[in-house]
Amino acid sequence: DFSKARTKFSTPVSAARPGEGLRVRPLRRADYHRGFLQLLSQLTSVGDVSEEQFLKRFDAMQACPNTYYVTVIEDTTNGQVIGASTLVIEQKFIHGCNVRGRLEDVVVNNTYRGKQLGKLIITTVTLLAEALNCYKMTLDCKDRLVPFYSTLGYSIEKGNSNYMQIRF
Ligand code: 16G
Repeated sequence: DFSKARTKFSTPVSAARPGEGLRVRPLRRADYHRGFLQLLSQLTSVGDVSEEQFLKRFDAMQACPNTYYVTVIEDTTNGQVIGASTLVIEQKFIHGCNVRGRLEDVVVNNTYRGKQLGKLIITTVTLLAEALNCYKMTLDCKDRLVPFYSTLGYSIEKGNSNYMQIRF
C-alpha cells in the first residue's frame, strides 16, 4: 500500500524538514489568532479564553526563564497552528540539582493525520529535553496511546507508573 511505502522509503520528517508547507517553531503571541486554542480543544476542555488572558499567560510563562518551551507546527499555506506540544522543565534538588522534563499538551489537528506530525512534534521536544540536560522526560497519556509513545522511546516504568490525581 502506498502510504506504507511512502513512510518506509521517504526521508523521515524532522524539525528542520517537517514536510512541504509546514514549519516547526516556538509559540508566538500572534498564535491566538492562528487557531492555537482551537487546536488545544482537540485535546481537552480549553474554556473561553480571551486574547488578554492568553497574552497574560504567555507573558507569565516567558517570565520563567528556561522553563516553558511551547513548540508548534504551522501550516504556512494557511497560517494555522496545526500541531503543538509543551516541554516543561522542572528544577530539582535530587540527582545533583538536575532538571526533569515533562511532556505536556501534545496535539495534532485531526485533519492532518498520516503525516508523522505527532512523531515530529514529540521527537522535537524530546531532543530539546535531552539537549537541556534533563535526566529524564515523562508524560501521561491514555491507554490507547501507550503503543505509539513506545515507538518513540518511552516506556512504562515497572512499579512506578501509577498515574494518580486529585481534581479541584
Ligand atoms: C494528557 C496530556 C496532558 C494534558 C492532559 C489534559 C500529553 C502527553 N498528555 O494527559 O499534557 O494536560 O491530557 O487532560 O499530551 P485533562 O484536561 O484531563 O487534564
